[in-house]
Amino acid sequence: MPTKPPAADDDADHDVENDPLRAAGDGNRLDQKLGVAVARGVVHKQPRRPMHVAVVGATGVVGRETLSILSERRFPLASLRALASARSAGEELGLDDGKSITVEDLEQADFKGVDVVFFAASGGVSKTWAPRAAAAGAVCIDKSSSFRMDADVPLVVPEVNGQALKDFGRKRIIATPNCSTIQMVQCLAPLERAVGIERVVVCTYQAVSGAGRGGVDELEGQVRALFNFKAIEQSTFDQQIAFNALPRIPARDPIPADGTTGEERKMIEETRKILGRPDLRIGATCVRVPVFNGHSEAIHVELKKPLSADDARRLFAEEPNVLVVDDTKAGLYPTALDASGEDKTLVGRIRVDDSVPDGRGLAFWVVSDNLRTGAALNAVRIAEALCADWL
Ligand code: 2RA
Repeated sequence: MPTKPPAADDDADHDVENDPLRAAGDGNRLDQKLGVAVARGVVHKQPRRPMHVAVVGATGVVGRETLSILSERRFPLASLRALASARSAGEELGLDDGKSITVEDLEQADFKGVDVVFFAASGGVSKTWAPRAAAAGAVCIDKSSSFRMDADVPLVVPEVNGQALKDFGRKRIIATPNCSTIQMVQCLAPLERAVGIERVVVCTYQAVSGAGRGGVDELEGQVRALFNFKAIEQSTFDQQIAFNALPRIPARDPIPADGTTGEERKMIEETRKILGRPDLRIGATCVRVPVFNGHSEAIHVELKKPLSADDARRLFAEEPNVLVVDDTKAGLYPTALDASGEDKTLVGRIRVDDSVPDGRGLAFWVVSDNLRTGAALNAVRIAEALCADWL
């Protein structure tokens, strides 16, 4: 049954559960495809002491994923609290270690003594509660889009611009970017460092899980209906998503007068902020496709200096959270299904783009788990870096 669509400004509202999403991407597929085991849960920065941690929106999918990733990565905890709306208060949440935790009512919350609060609820909840938690002395890591473009709030992908964390004290709020931005900057950053970037053109192929539970249900329902010669139901997306592609994200927001959608605007502005390149020329077209989970992106880059495909492969391979899956002869390239359930962003189809003169053009294909890398995992990586270097 389709449920309510997510609020347009609310990137944390991935209200989806494991069903059709992860069924195909269970973490084994990539190992089989590559013929070697791919490590998950690799921690690059360890907090210096056990931390007092709280998760707001703990009963939602990003909140649960945050709890699960904290456990999987053995984040050192002095205490752990789960907060949600009054409706969920008192609920027992099972943790990966077999213990459980009682959900507290956010409205009654006192954040005194908490070191780090993950906000994985709506943008509205973050706007109200992050400043309160910060005033009580906590550092807030926010998945919503509420604070991303605030000049006093670092917008962080740790392996790309971890140095921005030094400014965390301005508001004691750190924002984690939109999922489609994270996987793109993970691949742009090594190119920018090595040869510099003049211009980026990106087209995305975004999974329905990015639109929340409603998006997943709508794709599933429409496919079933069409195979049974029945009328389709439609509420999350503005047009049929089954067997179709919709270049409008978010689907229900009016397209602004300049023609650039909200998702495209986020990719442009967030990338400039993260790379510290307010001048960077970026063109984006964001498209919703009938894929359950895992966003794909075709990226074309005009570089400042020439770069061969092999050198680009080497640069990508040196990135801690990027895995090159690219063997032209063997026909090997990564897909959204391969990325689903993985910690790494996968890059392939790496080639020189001859439409740019002097060997300065590069094209590649990037896939990532938009719910994992694109949400909870980046937030936990931020916490690891913050607690290793600053708290
Ligand atoms: C989407 N990137 O895929 C958005 C969710 N934050 O709709």
